Amino acid sequence: ATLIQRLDYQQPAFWIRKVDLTFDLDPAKTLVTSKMQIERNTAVPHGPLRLHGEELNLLRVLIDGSSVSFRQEGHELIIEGAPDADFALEIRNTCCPDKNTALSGLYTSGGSFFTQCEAEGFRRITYFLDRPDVMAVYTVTLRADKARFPILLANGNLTGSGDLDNGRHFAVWHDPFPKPSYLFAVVAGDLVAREQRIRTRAGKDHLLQVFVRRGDLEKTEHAMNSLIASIVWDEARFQLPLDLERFMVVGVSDFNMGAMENKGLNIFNTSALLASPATATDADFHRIESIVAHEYFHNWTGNRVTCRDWFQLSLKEGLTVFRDQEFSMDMAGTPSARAVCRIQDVRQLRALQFPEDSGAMAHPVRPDSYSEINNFYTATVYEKGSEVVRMYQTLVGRAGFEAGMKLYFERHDGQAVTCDDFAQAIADANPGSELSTRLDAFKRWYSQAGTPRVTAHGEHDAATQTYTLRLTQQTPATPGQGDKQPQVIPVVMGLLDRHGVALPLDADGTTERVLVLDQAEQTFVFNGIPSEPVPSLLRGFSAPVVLDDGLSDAALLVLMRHDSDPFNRWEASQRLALNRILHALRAGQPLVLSPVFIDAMRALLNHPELDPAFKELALTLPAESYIAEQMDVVDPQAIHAAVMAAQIQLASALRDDWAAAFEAHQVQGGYTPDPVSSGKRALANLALSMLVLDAQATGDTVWPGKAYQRFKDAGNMTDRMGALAALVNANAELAAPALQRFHALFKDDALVIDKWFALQARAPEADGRVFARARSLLKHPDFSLKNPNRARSLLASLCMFNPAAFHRTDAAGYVFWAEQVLAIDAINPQLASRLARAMDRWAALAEPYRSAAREAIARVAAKPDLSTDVREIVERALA
Ligand code: HT7
Ligand code: ZN
Repeated sequence: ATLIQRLDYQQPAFWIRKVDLTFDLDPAKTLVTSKMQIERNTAVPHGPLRLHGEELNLLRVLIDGSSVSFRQEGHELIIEGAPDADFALEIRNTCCPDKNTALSGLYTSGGSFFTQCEAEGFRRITYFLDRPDVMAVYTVTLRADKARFPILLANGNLTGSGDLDNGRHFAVWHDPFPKPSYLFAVVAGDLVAREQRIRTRAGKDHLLQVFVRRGDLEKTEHAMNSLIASIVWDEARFQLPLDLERFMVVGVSDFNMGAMENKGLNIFNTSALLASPATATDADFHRIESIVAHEYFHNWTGNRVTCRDWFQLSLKEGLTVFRDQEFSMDMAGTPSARAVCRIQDVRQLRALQFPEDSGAMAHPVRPDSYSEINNFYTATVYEKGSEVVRMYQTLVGRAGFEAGMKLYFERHDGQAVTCDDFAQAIADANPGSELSTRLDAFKRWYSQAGTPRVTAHGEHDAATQTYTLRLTQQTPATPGQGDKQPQVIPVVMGLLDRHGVALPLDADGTTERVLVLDQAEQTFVFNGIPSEPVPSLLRGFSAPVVLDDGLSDAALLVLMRHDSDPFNRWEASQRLALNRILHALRAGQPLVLSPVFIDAMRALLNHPELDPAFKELALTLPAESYIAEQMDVVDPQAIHAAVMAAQIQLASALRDDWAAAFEAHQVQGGYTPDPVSSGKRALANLALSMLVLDAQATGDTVWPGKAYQRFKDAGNMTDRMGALAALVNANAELAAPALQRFHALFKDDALVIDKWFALQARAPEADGRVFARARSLLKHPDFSLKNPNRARSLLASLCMFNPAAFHRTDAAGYVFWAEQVLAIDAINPQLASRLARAMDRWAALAEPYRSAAREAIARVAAKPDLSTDVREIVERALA
C-alpha cells in the first residue's frame, strides 16, 4: 500500500464549488447522480482531473452535457481533457448499501439508510475530490419508497418535498455552508423524532431534533438536554453560536465509532445517544453528554474551520476533545466534581494513550505518514491532542486562550487550515506570553512522538532558606524518531510544609506558579522557604508527561492529605499504591500491603469531607495497562496477580469500613445522573465489590447474597450492573444465575446485551475460566461480528481490556486474536484494525508471551489479501 507523506501535500488541480446530488435510494442498488461545478486551480501545475471512487459502478460521465473520455486506474477516475474554463461535470453511478458491511459510505442498518463519510467514505458513494480542502455547497435530492423510508434527511435546510409515482416520495435539502465531502450525510428510514424549539442568546430560533427507531424515543431525553446545554455553553464560553435553523441528531445501531459531526446532521452510534435509568449507567449518561457536546462543538472546530489535510486531524479532534472536557468540567460544577472529571480524563489518557506512545503505533499528534488514515483516529490525535490545547491555555491563561480562539475564527472561518495556523493564532493573540516567545519549540508537541519523562529533584538550604528545584526532561525514542529535542512543558506547582500548609513562593504571597521547562535541564530557585518542603508538581496534570519526583511515602502522604490541588491528592494515593505493586513486581515477591498504607486508605475512605466520587477514584487501584507501562519487561500474569493481591488485602483489611461506606452511600429517591448521586453510587458499588471479593476469600455468603438481592431489586442500571459486576468479578456462585436473569430481562435491548458480553469478557481471570467463557460466547446466538458494538463488547473487552485473560502461556489468546482479526477484516476493515492493535505492545512482553505474540502477528501479516487498514497495523508491529 502507498504511504502518504505529510510533506507531499499539494493543493488539488481542481476545485469543486457546487454539487447537486440525487439519490434514488434502494437498499440493493442505489442510483447516484452528481452534477458538479468545477474550476481549475491555477495555483498548481496543469494536470488531469482525478476523482476518487471505490466500490462503485460507473454509468456515465458528461462534461457540459457531452460525453468525455476518461479512464479508471485503481481507485481513480481520470479525465485528461478537462477544460481550463469553469465547467459542469455530471456523473452517474450506483452503489450497493445492503452489501456495505464496512459501514463506510452509504449503508443500511435495521432497514434504514445511513452514511459515514469521514474520513474517505464519500468516494464509496460517488466519484469526487474526496479530500477536506475541497469545500462545496451541496443540494441533495432524496427519492425513496415512502412506506419504508418515510423520513428523508440530509445536511442543511429542507427546501422541498412531495410525492412521486409508485409509492415513492422525495425531499430536497440545501446546505448553505461550503463543506468538505467528509461532512456530507444522508439518512432515510422509518424513524421518529424528539423535537425541541429553542431561542438562543443571540435571539435566533432553532429546531432541534433527535431521530431514533420507534420505541427508543423515551431514551432520547438526556441527549436532547445535553445538546441544549452544549449550545448554551459554547455561546457563553467561546461566543460561538448555533449557525443553523435546524440541528438534527440521528441514532444508528451499526457504527464504527461513537458519533459523527456531519454539518447539521450528526449521526450517533446508539450507544452514545440512548439512555434511560433502567438501561444506562451513570458512566453511560456521562459519556453521552460528552459525545453529544463533542459533535456539537465540531460545528465550529472542524466544520466552520476544517482541516487542510488529514495529517491535521488533531486540529479539529484535539481541540474539540479539549472543548468537550472543559464543558464536562463546567457542567460538573463544584471544584471537587471538576477534579473528578479531570482525574477520569487523565486516567483514560494514561491507560490508552501512554501505551500507544510507547508501542509500535507511536506517532506524533500530527502524524508524518500513513497508509490508511482511519488508523490515525487515535488516543494520541484525540486525547494527547487535547492535552496540547490545554497547555496553550495554561501558558497564555484562560482569557488569553479565549482571545486566541477569537482570532483563529476571525482569520480562518470558512477555510481548511493546519495545526500551525491554530498555533499562530493563539500566539499572535498573546504577544510576549510564555507561548509566543517559544512557539517553535512548543510546536514540537505536534511533531515528536513519545511521552516525555520529567525528573524532579529538590534541595533545601536551611542557611539561605532557599529551595532549588532541578527539573530534567527526556523523550524516549519512538519508531522512526531517534533523537528528540526538549519540549515546552508547563509545570504548575506549589510547595507544602511537612504539615501540609501551602508555602508562599514569592514576595506577594502566591502559593502556585507555572514553571516553564523548555531545556533538557533547568533549575528554579525559591526564596524564603524555612524548612524542607514537599513539592506538589504538575498540578492538574499540567502536561502529558511521566513525572518522577522521587517522593518518599511520607511526602506522598502529606500531599494525599493536604494538597490544595485535588488532582495531586488523587495522584499521591495512586502513587502510594503503584509503588507497592511495582516494588513487589520488581522484587519478584508476593505483595504485602503495609499497615501505613492500609491506614492511609482507611482514613481516605472514612474522611468526613471528601466527596464519594473522589474517594472511589482514589481507592481504585491503578489500571493493569498503566502498571505495565512502568515495567521494562511486561508479565501480564504477574501484574494481574499483584493487583488482585492488593485488592484482596484492601478488601479484607477495610471490611468494616467498606460495609459502613456501602450503607452510608445509598441514594434515596428517583434516579438522576448528577455528580453527587453518581459519586455515591460509585463508592457504594466499589464497597460492594470489595465486600463480595472478601466474602469469596473467607467463604462468607452474606455479602454475595446481599449483592444478588440488590441486583434483583435495583431501581437503575448503575446499581444493577454494580451488583452484577461484584458477583461476576469475585467469581461468586451467584454470578451464573444473576447473568442468566440479566440476559432474560434485557434480551431485547441490544445496548444492555453488549454490557452482558463485555462484563463476562472483562472479568478478572483465574485459571483460564474467563478466556474459555469468552471463547464460548462467540457461539452465543446473540453474538455477531457484523455489529461493531457487539463485536467490541466481546473481542475488544477480552483482547484489549483483560490482559490476564488474553496473554496466556499456551498462546491461545493470540491464536484467537488472529482468527478474529482475519474474520472481521473480510467484513469491516476499520473494526478489524482496531482489534489488531491489541498487539501494539508485544515487544515489551516477557517470554513466552513475546515470541508467541510475534508469531501470531506474522501469521496475520502473511495473509495476502489483507485490508490496507490491518496491513498497516501488523506491519508497523513487526517493523
Ligand atoms: N470525527 C468523527 C470521526 C469518525 C470516524 C472516523 C473514521 C471512521 C468512522 C468514523 N466515525 C466518526 C468522530 C469525532 O471525533 O467526533
Ligand atoms: Zn471529534
